[in-house]
Amino acid sequence: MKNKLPLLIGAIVVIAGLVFFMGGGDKTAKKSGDSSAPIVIPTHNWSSQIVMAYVIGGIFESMGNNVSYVNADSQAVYESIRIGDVTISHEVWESAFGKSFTTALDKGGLLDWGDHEARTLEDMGYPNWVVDKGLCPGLPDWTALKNPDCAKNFVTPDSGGKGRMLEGPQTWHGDLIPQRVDALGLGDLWMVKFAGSADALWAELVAAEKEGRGTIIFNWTPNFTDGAGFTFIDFPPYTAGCRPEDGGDGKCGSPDGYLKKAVHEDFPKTHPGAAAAFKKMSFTTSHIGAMAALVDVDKMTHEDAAKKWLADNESVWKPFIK
Ligand code: TMO
Repeated sequence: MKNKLPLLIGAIVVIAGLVFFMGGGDKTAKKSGDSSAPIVIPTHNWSSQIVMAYVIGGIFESMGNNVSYVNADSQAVYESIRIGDVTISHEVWESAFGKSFTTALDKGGLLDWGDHEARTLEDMGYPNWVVDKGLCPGLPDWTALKNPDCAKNFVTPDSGGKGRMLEGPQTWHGDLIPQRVDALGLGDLWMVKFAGSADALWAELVAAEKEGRGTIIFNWTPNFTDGAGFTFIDFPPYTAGCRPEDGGDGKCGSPDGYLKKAVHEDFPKTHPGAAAAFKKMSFTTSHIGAMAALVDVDKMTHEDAAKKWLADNESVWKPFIK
């Protein structure tokens, strides 16, 4: 018994330390009134979104909050937020996800938490060397695509003799682009292939340049390609209701779109501090382009990119938590 006393005292010291430490953590959370339950942040399949997930998670953690990440389908996530399985969405892109977002908003349970400063465009385009090499004179006007002498420069072994456009993963836009190609009367000259991932789009740019053939891919801004010699095609302008999913004929390009934030309706009650900070969060085109570039150009992991972005941009995000 006697020689077990030091062990007992040691155990008491360790437990007391743990209780003190956990109590301290609790106090930080209590100061803002935030629950210690984790804030659930979704990750999808393009770089800026994943980096920004960890950026925002890091900001919440700096406030004493707990965070968890869940990989989620980028359309279904709005229903998941509505029913409370996911807490927030930090990149609601109008063209790709506006419909799913609005559907969840109308059903109730999800709140529109405001826009980022950045505006968005999600559409088909090409690297500028395509036009510099004379592969499709008349671009970026979409009517240049009606020329068979243009389309033939975009043929690939899997395109059945037609020019190929490489769309992103089908989960982003469904059949929007194939429908548009047909609606505009381009279906005899062009076919649309879906890429399996964002990385496949960037690999296509490298492959096409090496092979000296034309390439048209789906891309978006803000992205790491901003200012890097990429041009979006000018399709007939987007108008409300022009898309087939909204009852239109589909003869239109993508909107000058919003980039929104959304939250589950209980978030401001369970985590008032974090919710207030998230409401203030607004990133610009260059902030978001830089988040993507740290991964797609500098080849960092998403987590490391977020840590670097937070360390380099305290003057941007510290005001959000004040
Ligand atoms: C949703 N996205 C940015 C890939 O167009």
